[in-house]
Amino acid sequence: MTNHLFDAIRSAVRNDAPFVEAADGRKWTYGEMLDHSGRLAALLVQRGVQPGDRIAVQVEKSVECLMLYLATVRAGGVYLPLNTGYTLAELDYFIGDAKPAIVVVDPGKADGIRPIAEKHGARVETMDADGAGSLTDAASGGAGDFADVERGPEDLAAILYTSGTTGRSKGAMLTHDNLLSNALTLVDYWRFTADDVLLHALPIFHTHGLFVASNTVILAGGSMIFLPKFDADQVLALMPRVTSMMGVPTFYTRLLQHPGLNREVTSGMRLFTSGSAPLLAETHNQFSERTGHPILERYGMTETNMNTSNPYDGDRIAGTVGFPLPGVELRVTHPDNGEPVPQGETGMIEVKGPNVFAGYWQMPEKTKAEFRDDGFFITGDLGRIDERGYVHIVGRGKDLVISGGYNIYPKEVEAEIDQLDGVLESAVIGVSHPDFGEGVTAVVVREQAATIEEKAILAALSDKLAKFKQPKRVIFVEELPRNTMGKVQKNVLRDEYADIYTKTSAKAG
Ligand code: MCA
Ligand code: AMP
Repeated sequence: MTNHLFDAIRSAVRNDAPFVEAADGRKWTYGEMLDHSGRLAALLVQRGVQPGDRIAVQVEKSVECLMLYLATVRAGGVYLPLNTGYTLAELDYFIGDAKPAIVVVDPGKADGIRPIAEKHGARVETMDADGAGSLTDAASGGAGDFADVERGPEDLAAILYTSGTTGRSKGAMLTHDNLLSNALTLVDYWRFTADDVLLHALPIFHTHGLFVASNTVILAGGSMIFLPKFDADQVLALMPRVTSMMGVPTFYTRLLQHPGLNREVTSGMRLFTSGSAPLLAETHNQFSERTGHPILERYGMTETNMNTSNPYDGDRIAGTVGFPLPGVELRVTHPDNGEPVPQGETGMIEVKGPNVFAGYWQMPEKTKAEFRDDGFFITGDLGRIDERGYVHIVGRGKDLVISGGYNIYPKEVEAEIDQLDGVLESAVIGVSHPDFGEGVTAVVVREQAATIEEKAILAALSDKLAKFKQPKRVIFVEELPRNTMGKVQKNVLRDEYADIYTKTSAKAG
């Protein structure tokens, strides 16, 4: 039997080598990982999981949850992780769209999710923050010598939902080879080895924490210290025990605010990487000065895994995302006609390579619209390539807010606000925020004589949208600025409210 991704993992790891240590000190070797994920995989098959079936997972981060990802791959399933912040209303959409065979949730959410799962024909299983629950209980007695289900390079390993500029989220279909090829490239490019210990503080329901961090370390046979979430005190306390950390810019701005960040505590580190959102040059420079480590910034997307990276050796230039990774073709084109623009000029970033996804789940039209005829994927990011070949991201062609590394599509928030009594219309924008990079901000026009206030709007959104999508501020205006075509000028709003969080940063939510 061959299982494209897991065969590569098997051949990369040594049974007696350390795999992961949890925050509470529990440890697993790779041999234990093979055994544990094998038992879980056997259970999934016993529960009726067929090759290609989706396993939707909305649970707190734990080592067992990582095992469940590996088990799903081994069982021939398609792993579908969901942000723990999603509300039941949001989950209803994902489960209805993906039609998973099994939905795994925290025991506290099981009752709420059951009617939704039943409606869509899915079975509910539980896993809590310590990894305990119906799945681990049932798997504990089984044998670990599971024969992995056959899966080829083009078969799906995961579906990750990514918000859409219009309409609802789209499921990006990632194949075994998308994940494997990108992780192997990163092992090489970032020089990961079996001696590495990664401090893992990212969530594992997104590409960054699950694939860029975990797959890369595993395929190098290295180990991880697995934290439930980012906490600057805890990260600095553990730093002397690790060699590397991957983070979003908020990790680095928070570390810079901590008096414990210095050269001594980071002296055993060989690599800090940043991505998911732009790292300010100021943050890069301050971090270099304080620690002697230039953060390595890279650029990727859910649909493509990683596309570019600053070099391991050589200059890591602040404000750039480095060079296209080996095997990834990147070009900058005119957004209107797709014609390449001269080097140095700004345009749409397009990419092609083994990293690029297989399309959006059951959305052939949307898939078609985002690819050129010659196979390049249109990222929606605006950028340029400088004379040394470094890629600069200079903006977004898509109306997207990135807050603390999470993407928020304004349309989704506007649609919820616009439905409220007393609201005529709204525009949601991202405004510079000292902690999250950008803060979701709603600019609202009331209906005539209406008196709706910020508090009522936020209360109405609380069970509709995940917390990270909810506006940090709601501002009321008489009317929205529009151009001659009637389109709301979000750039005017962004300029007008540019300093609302920085001016009063102590109070800004
Ligand atoms: C938490 N809150 C947020 C965010 N996170 N609000 C906006 N944006 C956020 N990112 C809310 C909380 O619910 C809380 O609300 C309040 O803000 C403050 O929470 P706090 O405790 O400060 O937050 P935290 O739990 O410390 O989390 C902040 C964080 C976290 C560490 C930056 O959001 C995080 O780990 N982000 C990483 C996201 C990530 O992995 N992105 C990768 C996507 P209240 O107090 O009212 O309850 S993959 C990707 O983008 C591509 C492929 C790529 O290139 O990597
Ligand atoms: P997601 O849809 O969550 O996969 O987020 C992907 C988006 O995050 C990209 O299209 C970019 O807009 C943004 N992104 C990721 N890494 C970087 C980076 N290093 N600098 C600027 N933007 C980034």
